[in-house]
Parts: sequence; C-alpha cells; structure tokens
Amino acid sequence: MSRLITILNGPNLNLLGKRQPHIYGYDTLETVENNCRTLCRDDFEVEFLQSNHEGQLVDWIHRARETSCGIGINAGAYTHTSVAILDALNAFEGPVIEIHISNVHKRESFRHHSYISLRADGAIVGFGIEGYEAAVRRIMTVVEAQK
Ligand code: CA2
Repeated sequence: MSRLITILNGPNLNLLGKRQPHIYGYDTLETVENNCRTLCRDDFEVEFLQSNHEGQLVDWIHRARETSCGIGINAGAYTHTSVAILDALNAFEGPVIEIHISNVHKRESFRHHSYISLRADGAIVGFGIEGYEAAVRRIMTVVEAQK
C-alpha cells in the first residue's frame, strides 16, 4: 500500500505569510510543508503541492489515484466554485480531508458552501496552519487502520 500523502493547495496560497496576516497568519507555505514532513517522520512521505490553476489541481488528484494513500486539500477559492475538483476527488478512493486556515463560516456567506465537503471524509476549519498537521495525522490514522 502507498505511504505517500498528497497535500494540495489552491489559488493564492503561495502568498501565505506574505499578505493578509490578520486572516491567514505569518507562516509561509514552506513552513507548513516542513511541519507536515516532520510529523510524518519515516512512517509516511508527503508531497506538498500548490497551484493557481484548477486543471492542474485536477491533474494532481488524478495522479494521486495511482500514487497516494490520502489527500489533504485546501482548494482555496475553488472550494466554493469547482465541480471539476469535486468530480476528480470522487474518483479517488482513499481518505480526503478538507483544510481551511480561516473559519470560513465566520466569513462572507459565499464561503459557507463547499463542493469539496460533498466528498471529504473530514474537514478542519479555523485552526490556522495547524489544520494541515491535523489532516496529515487523520490520514495516517485511517490508512494504518486499513492495514
Ligand atoms: O481559509 C482558507 O484556508 C481558505 O481556503 C483560503 C482561501 C479562501 O478563498 C477560502 O475561502 C478559505 C484564500 C486563499 C488565499 O490565501 C492567501 C494567503 C495569504 C495572503 C493572501 C491570500
């Protein structure tokens, strides 16, 4: 069984730590990636990806069908718009955990609906960047239980 966990990040998350720290904090995506890798130690591997393009995220989800045991996804604004990402996730068989750094339910109403949630096995919102480690931890637990 694969021991690779795919963490996907959608549009604008490359700006993490560089803009709007009052919403998203001061840590960069590189720090988040390092935190996830540290958590996995030698037990699992992490591939940590970011794209501003919907189709690229879809392609990575397709690839994960062959390579990965679980997906953590912060689809950014595509969370609220993308049936294409939902369809791709529906074709992935392992655990899918949805991540949002901010508490989307406390924000504008257009952020309250998530297409990703129609597929996700769990969701973490409003825990800041700690949500990524929680997602990785959950995927490791689910995958270990399947052995
Ligand atoms: O809270 C989250 O993680 C979001 O997925 C972030 C998205 C937003 O559209 C979702 O509604 C909630 C936005 C990501 C933009 O990230 C930035 C980070 C720093 C500076 C500017 C944008």
